[in-house]
Amino acid sequence: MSITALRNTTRSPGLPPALVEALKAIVGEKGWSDDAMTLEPHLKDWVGYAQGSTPLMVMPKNTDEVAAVVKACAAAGVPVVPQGGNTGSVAGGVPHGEVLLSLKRMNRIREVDAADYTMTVEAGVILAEVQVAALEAGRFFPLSIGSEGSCTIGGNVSTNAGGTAVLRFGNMRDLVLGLEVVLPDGRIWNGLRRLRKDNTGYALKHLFMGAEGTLGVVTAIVLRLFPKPLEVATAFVAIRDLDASIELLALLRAATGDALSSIEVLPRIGIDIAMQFDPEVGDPLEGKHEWYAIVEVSGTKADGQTNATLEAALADAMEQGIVLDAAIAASTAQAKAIWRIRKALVLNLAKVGAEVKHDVSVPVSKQPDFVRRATAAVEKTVPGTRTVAYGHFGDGNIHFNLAAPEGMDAPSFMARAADLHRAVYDIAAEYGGSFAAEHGVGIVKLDEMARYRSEVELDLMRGFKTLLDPKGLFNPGKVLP
Ligand code: 2HG
Ligand code: ZN
Repeated sequence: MSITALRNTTRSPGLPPALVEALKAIVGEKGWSDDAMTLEPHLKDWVGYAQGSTPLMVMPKNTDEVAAVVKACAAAGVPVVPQGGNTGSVAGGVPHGEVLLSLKRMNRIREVDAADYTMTVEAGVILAEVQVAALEAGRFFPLSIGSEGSCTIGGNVSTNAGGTAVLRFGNMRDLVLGLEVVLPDGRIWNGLRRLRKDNTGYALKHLFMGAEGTLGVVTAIVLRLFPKPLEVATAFVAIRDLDASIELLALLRAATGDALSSIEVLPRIGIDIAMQFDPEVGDPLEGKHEWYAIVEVSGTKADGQTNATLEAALADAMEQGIVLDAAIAASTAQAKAIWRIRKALVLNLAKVGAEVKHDVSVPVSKQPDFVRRATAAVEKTVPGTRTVAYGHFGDGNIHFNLAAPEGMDAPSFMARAADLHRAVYDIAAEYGGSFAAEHGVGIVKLDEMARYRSEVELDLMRGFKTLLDPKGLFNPGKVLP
């Protein structure tokens, strides 16, 4: 093989010098980087799936600059990867030789309209800043995910983020009224309408939500806001068994007038992992139990009743044998300590042993059966695997994560990942479930897209891709197998 041929196979070919100059001129001195240290955090994902590369990162500061960058790249036939906070779980935002288009300088909150219950924001605003701005206006933006301190709202839209409050408020898709998108040819689609009702043909905005940057780049969003919760009651409860989680969900929805905002189920091993790796985590309950739930009720009346309502409902659940023990937070600090258990589990699980992740959803009532069957299938596939199944049981989303058996080295366990995936996802499919509930597809689940999505679905998806991005320049190699 000649040297030229070798160069042609590298995933980071150099950019045409004229394009580099054009891009630098569009975004200005502070708007680009090719410095290895600066680029480093943008080129890998937190889970460890990908180590990427880019010849150039551009950071436009407004929509016109994004459009000009995209137009220049399209004219040169150079691919682009849009990136928000790069906190995704399927390496969807990591470039592999493409121009990296970071939205992080597009971080203005354009408008908060309390009367309309809307907020218009640019794609690079950090989720936590959106939440704070809503609260400051006496409103509430409900999306809540572990990475909210660093993920961006544009990334949340592009991945249709989920999190812990979907049960009550829906996915990101349900929280978006309007979008502004730069299309792969550089045209700007201004769909920044703040309407609840707008039946004017196809709902274009939904195409870009969950597309993971393969159909264009979201530059601004009109978000839907809610009344501010004035009282939040949080409890940590031990439940009889997994079936009790579904009984508890129904009981709490009924008893609180459907003000239940979260029900997060955790296994005992999850509590042990959280306590082992985070010295600030303690077990709120005395005895040990097999399954737990964190429950949260958000009341919009400040009448001191939310805690009392939750307490009465949990007492009822105890009487019925659904709940074995419970601790209700008496302060915000105690509520934070309860949520910290869950956060510590997610952050530290990989330290237990090599981790194989599954972000599965099944119909809510099927979750206990799914977990039991998938656990048995995993045990059959790789005996001794430590199953740590937890998640958003209010909406059917289970993080069915697996740690290597004690004593098994990481490469040996990871070599079995494909078999474990197949075992778990086949069972999810039997329940009409999904192999990618909230984390998306990225580069990690392309095989599953091919196996579990029908020909008709894949055909339609490819059709949209060809229509919007005929040259395949937007986030190539992601989402579509
Ligand atoms: C969560 O629910 C996130 O905290 C991450 O979706 C879960 O990757 C995970 O296990
Ligand atoms: Zn989750």
